[in-house]
Amino acid sequence: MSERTLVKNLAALEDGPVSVSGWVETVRDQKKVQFVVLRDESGAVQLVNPAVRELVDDDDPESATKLATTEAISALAHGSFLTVTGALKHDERVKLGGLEVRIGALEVVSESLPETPIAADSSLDKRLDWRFLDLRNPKQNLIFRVQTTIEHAFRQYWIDNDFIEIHTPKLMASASESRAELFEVGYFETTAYLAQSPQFFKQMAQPAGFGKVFEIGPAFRADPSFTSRHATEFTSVDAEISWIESHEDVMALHEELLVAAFTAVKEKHGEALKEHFDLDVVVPSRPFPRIPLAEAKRIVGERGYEIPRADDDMDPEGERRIAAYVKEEFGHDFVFLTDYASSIRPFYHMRHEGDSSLTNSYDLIFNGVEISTGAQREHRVDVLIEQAREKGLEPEELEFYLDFFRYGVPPHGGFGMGLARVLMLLLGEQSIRETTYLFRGPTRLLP
Ligand code: AMO
Repeated sequence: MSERTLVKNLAALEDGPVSVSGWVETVRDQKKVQFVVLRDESGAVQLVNPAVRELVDDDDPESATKLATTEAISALAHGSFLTVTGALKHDERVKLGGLEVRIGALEVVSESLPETPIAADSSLDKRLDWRFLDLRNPKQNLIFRVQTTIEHAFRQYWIDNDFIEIHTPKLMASASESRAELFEVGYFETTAYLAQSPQFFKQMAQPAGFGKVFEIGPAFRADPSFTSRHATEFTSVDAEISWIESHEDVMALHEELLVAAFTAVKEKHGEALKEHFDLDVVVPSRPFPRIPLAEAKRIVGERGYEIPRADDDMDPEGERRIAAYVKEEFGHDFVFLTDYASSIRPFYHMRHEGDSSLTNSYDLIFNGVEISTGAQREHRVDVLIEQAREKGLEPEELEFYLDFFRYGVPPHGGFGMGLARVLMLLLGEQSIRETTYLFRGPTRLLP
């Protein structure tokens, strides 16, 4: 590694020699003095160079170097990557951080083409075409620092609470959620499917005696929709735990995990989020409000909105409206909608004792959008087969999964949560395209 100093660390140094590297953000090329704003991954700093426009003394190698440096700065393209050695000088009058680096030597390590293909007002699609340039923006960079903190806080919570990390296969022999959204892959003599969720294999960890497991990994859905919340490939945050009494235990885990993550984000990025997103991070209070789905539909109905089909899931507008109600009534950004009808839930959800029309399940809504689904699972194999048949699935195709329930399995449950959705809603972004490193959708496979 070179001896360069990260820009964010300059403030703590005394005046003296330094070396910095980064991308040219702006150049102000005045007659007598030149200013360059240089940005690295940690921040921006002003470089200054007294301009030498002509060779004063032919025999003075120093003046020749100064002329060359001046000419190099005049020719700098926005986005070129430089290494500069020079002298750090603290000066309160400098707006950018109260310091500057007086250029001694400048090396253009990697030149940029003169025209940058995107600008601040480019469309999202254009920005995604040039994602590496788009991500240079400190605001975009912050999104992925926040993501890192969230994932780290999740892992810390899981490690502190005795969970085991699993990595389930993404090539599968069957669907795990719905046949409608399956990607097929040619697999030697047969066909494989890209995993829609680690559902079956995180459940397998329960009869395997793992107790509590988690996974953060890719999930694939051949979903042709172009909404702001759907991708064909997304990062799914999954947990599954044994020995639960009902989905209430899963919801309690879910709350703790999110409180841990939001606390970490507030601590680590509170200031930067205020600066770049004008956001005050609110750590949610526990317990999060809970409303049975039927009750939620009644509430939004009373407030003037009918869910289009009576037996349907909450639609996006219904989610927004129930979230607005919860914000008004309880001052909370999260709400668990519970007790979904069996008709709109997968076969593996446990149903209510004595009322098989309802499930021990929930969706978690954050700032008006679903971020997660969780449930207690049906662990009685005969009931499971019955429920699979009811959903039009052939138990023969599910034999490998049904076997998990034939050799002693603890009652268990868990949830799956879309990471990019959590980030989008936390940051008030309009689309998961902004909070996904490289978005994949029906018409986007590049870059
Ligand atoms: P579900 O299908 O509801 O449940 O997915 C769980 C969460 O994953 C995210 N998600 C998506 N994010 C982006 N693009 C998509 N196309 C997409 N589809 C889903 C959402 C959603 O809430 N196996 C169950 C979970 C469980 O019960 O453990 C499942 O996959 O945030």
